Amino acid sequence: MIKIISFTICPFVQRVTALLEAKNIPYEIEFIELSDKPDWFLEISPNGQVPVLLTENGVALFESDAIVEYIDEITPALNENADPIERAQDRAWGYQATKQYLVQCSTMRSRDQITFNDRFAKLKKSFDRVEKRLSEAPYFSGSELGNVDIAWLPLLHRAQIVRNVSGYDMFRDYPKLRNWQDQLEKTGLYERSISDDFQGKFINFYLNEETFLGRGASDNETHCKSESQPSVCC
Ligand SMILES: N[C@@H](CCC(=O)N[C@@H](CS)C(=O)NCC(=O)O)C(=O)O
Repeated sequence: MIKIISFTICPFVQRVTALLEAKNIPYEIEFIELSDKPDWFLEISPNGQVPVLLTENGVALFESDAIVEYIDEITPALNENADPIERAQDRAWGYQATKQYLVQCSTMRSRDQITFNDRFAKLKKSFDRVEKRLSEAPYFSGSELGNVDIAWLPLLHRAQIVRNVSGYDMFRDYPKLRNWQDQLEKTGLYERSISDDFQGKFINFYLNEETFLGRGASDNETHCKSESQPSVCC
């Protein structure tokens, strides 16, 4: 059976597990702590990052783009009828999402409003682009779930948790993104692609007393001089 090496709140991992869940492919999952990477993990992960996918034969694959392509090569594609041009366009729209994973992470980790606004402005540029491209259909390419939906899923899921917990709606100005977020929730993939302790760990890391969002996004404070938290997600 395929095995995924994961860190609980990593969006790159969630993209992979969401694809496996959407395709109903059975897999095992093993969680590690990135602050204390085990030696066996460092031996199999050339970039020292999760996700790693261990194939049935025990070969380690890394980089989520390559992992997603591998999964698509060994199983039927979600959008089976897409032609090569549509598939290329889908990959491009998928990259638009994955490029924003760490931007969203650093936005959520912002300690103060000014930092948050700076970082969120970058995220909004990608939201602007996808909002223009989305239709009223439930999914990116129409009525069928596809790889673009899966690539955007971690961003949409995280924005939903942020809204539910902090009250801050990243999609306030984006009705189509909001609709997409709701449609993807209905697939059940948000929950199926994460572990039971995801929400607690996510809140603990991003929505704590030290973050602007964790304080309810209601600061009037000035730029925090001690903005020393790492701008990465994990
Ligand atoms: N380009 C990589 C990015 C993966 C990544 O950034 N993973 C983070 C966790 S979300 C990680 O493993 N960080 C640990 C490190 O960089 O040492 C991919 O697509 O798989």
